[in-house]
Amino acid sequence: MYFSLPQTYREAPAEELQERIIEAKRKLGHKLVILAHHYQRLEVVGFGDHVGDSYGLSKVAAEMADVETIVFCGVHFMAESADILSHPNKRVYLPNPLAGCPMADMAEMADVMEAWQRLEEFGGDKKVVPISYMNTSAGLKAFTGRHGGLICTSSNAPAALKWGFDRREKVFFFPDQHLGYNTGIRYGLKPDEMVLWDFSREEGGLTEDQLAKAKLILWKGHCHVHTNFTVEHVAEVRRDYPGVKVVVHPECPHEVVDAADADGSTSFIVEYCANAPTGSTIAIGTEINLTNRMAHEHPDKKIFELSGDTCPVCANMYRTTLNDLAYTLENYADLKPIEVAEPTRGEALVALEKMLEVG
Ligand code: CIZ
Ligand code: SF4
Repeated sequence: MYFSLPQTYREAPAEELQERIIEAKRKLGHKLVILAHHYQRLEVVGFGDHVGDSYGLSKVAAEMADVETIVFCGVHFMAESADILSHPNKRVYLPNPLAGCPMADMAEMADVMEAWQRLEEFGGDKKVVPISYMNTSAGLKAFTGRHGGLICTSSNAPAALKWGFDRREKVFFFPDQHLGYNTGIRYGLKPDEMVLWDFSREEGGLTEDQLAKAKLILWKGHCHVHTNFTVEHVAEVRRDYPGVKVVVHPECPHEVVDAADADGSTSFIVEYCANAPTGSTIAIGTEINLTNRMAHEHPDKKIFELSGDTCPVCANMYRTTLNDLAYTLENYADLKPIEVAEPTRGEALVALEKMLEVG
């Protein structure tokens, strides 16, 4: 996809963009809502009517009654989910259409279908329930809905896994192996009850026996931002800052989550920082913009990035600028909204609504 912001918007100074955004918001009034993900740049978060994780923002999208236009400062799968949940009354715009998620792209429909075909030999719909992380295409959410599964986010992954095992013997979890594995351990599974489906290999690289015994089948996807954190980083901050609390995101590898003091979604991390006593020292293992914002919002605490010199930035979240936001707000009537067509929308909605029910 090609996307280029008109030059006037690219070159406008920040103060002018800010004024124009304020004016556009004023004109649109209650018909407009701006949703901003926790990983957005500080200046973009400042314009969010709601700031949150994909779960919280999805709920907002589903609930807002008199809003006509949603501008979602986040990545593509989030805007798609907002469209599915808010259809048909609202139009959803993604200010930078190039903002995707490389982890979501690791689960391609054809590969997931191939895996499911193999899982049908192990009971299919009767025995296996698909759980799709929010970070997937609408097509895969629809697949999940068709097969009686649900969508999870890092906020509700433990509840979603319990929901799955309450209903069927096996769970097929995609695309993030780390969130799946960390949640499986928390649920009480043993490491040998979880297997990794490697989509680059014949039959996922798994034997008949491995698949028959597995309770949780994990897709071999990962987030390149969160897999940068290591146990050495945790050991270093513990050595350099006695008394430090380490809080990480569950997309990090298990050994990092295990070495940390706490782990959870971006909203969990936000609350963790807010609730920590004044004077706390906290090292955070997640996307840098959230960490920097926490440091900015809590000057009474020492909050910093866990991995030291490496900069864990999500280039996709970082793509959305004030320039994009101003352009979208001033021109949305001429722009193409994010729209998920039927029957994908309806099938994905079933899985997303279950996510909201499970909470
Ligand atoms: O679900 C989300 O919003 C993501 C991508 C991360 C998180 O933990 O909030
Ligand atoms: Fe995707 Fe990772 Fe960026 Fe989240 S931080 S949007 S999972 S690449």
